[in-house]
Amino acid sequence: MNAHKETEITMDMKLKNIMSSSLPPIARRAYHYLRAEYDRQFYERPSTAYRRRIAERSELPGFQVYAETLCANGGVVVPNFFGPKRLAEMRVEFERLVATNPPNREAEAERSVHIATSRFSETALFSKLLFEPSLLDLVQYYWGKPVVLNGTGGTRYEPAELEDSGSNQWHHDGKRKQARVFIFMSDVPEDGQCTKYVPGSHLTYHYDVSHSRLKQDEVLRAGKPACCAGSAGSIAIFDTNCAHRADRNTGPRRDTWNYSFRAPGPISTDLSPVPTLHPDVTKTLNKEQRRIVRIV
Ligand SMILES: O=C(O)CCC(=O)C(=O)O
Repeated sequence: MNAHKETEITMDMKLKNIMSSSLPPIARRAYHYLRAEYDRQFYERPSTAYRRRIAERSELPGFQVYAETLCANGGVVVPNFFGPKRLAEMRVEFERLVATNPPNREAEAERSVHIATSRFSETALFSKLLFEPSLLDLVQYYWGKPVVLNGTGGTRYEPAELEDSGSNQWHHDGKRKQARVFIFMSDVPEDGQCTKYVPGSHLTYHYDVSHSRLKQDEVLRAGKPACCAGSAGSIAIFDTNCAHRADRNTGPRRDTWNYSFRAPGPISTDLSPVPTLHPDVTKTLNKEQRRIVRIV
């Protein structure tokens, strides 16, 4: 993000905080409620016409079925989205990133490796894959409007039986509507280390996003969890507003890269700072791609 834009966002946040904290408690609650309600009614609302345009241009076989499943359930897996050649390239790049990742004792204790968003600028391959047309088509159809990149990173889970904590327990991400794409670089079996989510729970609107951990018995009462499982090369897309969790167990090592997308212009939950792309990829972007990575 350029410094000017960053200052603008920080000032905007400061202004909002000053405004909100100068109000009496009841007015403050009403102010926050109205802002969230605006996001619910306008910001998150999909446009049918936009969805139609995306569906017409998409070249992904079975696009409509995947897109409708995603909209209805809040999650979908597209098997073998990437072929063997792309998968092999991704695996080599992922191994390089793992081998050069800074030590992290907390992650090591959990038998995992997290490639941070800040390393996105080091990877031309994952910077490029962000613009995979069919991947973006599914995400844009889901949102029903243009989207922007809100986060990215990689994760390796080694086999490990862990206590519930962090992502390894039921939660939503506290951002409301947000589509996250996982690229599987290893096979992810149903009973392996898959992400679980409750279909339909993406439609719950959390006015208060300050508490995002969920109680297991309440989550399981709401529905049977689905699994983001598939063979290497598949992608899973789910809305992180769903009740979801990572399942850590002694299933095979799981390697994934992820991208998260929201639409521009929320007023009650800020976008995350935009991840910086690899400079070689930035040079090649067209207008639409620059908009997605918020380069104006
Ligand atoms: O890595 C996973 O399986 C799930 C991670 C998670 O909770 C998330 O993406 O918000």
